Amino acid sequence: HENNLAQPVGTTLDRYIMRNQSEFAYATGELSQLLRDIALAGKIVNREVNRAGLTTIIGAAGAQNVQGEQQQKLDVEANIRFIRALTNGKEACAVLSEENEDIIHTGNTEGRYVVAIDPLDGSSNIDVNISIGTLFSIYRRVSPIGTEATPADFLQGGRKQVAAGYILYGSSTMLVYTTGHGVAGFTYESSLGEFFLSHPNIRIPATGPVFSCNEGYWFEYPEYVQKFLMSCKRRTMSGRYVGSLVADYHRNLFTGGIYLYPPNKKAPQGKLRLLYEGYPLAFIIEQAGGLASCGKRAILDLEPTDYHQRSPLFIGSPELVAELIAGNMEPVTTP
Ligand code: P6P
Repeated sequence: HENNLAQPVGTTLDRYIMRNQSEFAYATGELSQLLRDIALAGKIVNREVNRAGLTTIIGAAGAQNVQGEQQQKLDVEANIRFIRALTNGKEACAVLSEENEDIIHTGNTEGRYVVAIDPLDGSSNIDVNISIGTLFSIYRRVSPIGTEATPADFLQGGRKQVAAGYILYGSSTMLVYTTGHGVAGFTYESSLGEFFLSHPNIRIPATGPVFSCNEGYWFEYPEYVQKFLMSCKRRTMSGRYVGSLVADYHRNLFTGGIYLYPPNKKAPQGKLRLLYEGYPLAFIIEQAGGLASCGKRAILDLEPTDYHQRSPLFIGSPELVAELIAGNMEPVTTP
């Protein structure tokens, strides 16, 4: 993996992006601008997340989001911030958001990229002060420049992503992303309003001590999942489940481990979304030396058919994901 060790720890995100300009899919600087726009929105959302307990915006907005889930005001706010930053930045012609059923056209018909985003995942965790995250996935548009984006721009498949990343609003706020040349992590210093390169080349350990799964649905899980989880317990691995995808994923990326969201009765295709959760996290994990599977095939090989389609997600250290999948004797259908 061509990685960015050449960049000294402590460099700023802006400088890092500029120095890696040549490595980006299109060195004309558009993707660089797009990443800066996302980082800017992340800084604004970070401030709001940190203040949430202090302002009246906390708590349910009353509205139901397109997923039929109780919408928390902060995720409505975050959605507005990311869409506004992407609109003002001019590089994205459209945005697909977890918060909106259909794609949002930014009006930048000259924009060469589209962005699929979960502006604030785990928003049910806000009121109880648990870490939450933003997830984003970037594609080069396939529709003609100068026209409005089409569904095909968003349904290209996981391996067509040109960049993907997440922002974790945790004990510290971090931006982690890849453009296909390794994974870099940046830590936010709010007093300076800057993301500083703190992890130039993130690699996930081949195995690890953690399994992350909601065992409340135990009796609804496929047998191969139950068998795997039992084997984790026999090895006295640690069960760690924050219940906030980005937090669980990020911890396992550093400690080594596996995150499981299997199908259950309420979510026979799993609960997590493919386009703005599975795909970006799978791109990052493969770039970090890990694996991501739906239980039969690599997440990145799954065929996208619907903006908000769900998929089971098993992701993390390669040895643990491989062990889990080896136990699934269901036939693999071709990607
Ligand atoms: P469950 C939060 O609502 C979320 O989308 C992810 O962040 C999290 O990993 C998952 O759902 C938790 O779901 O069914 O275990 O409560």
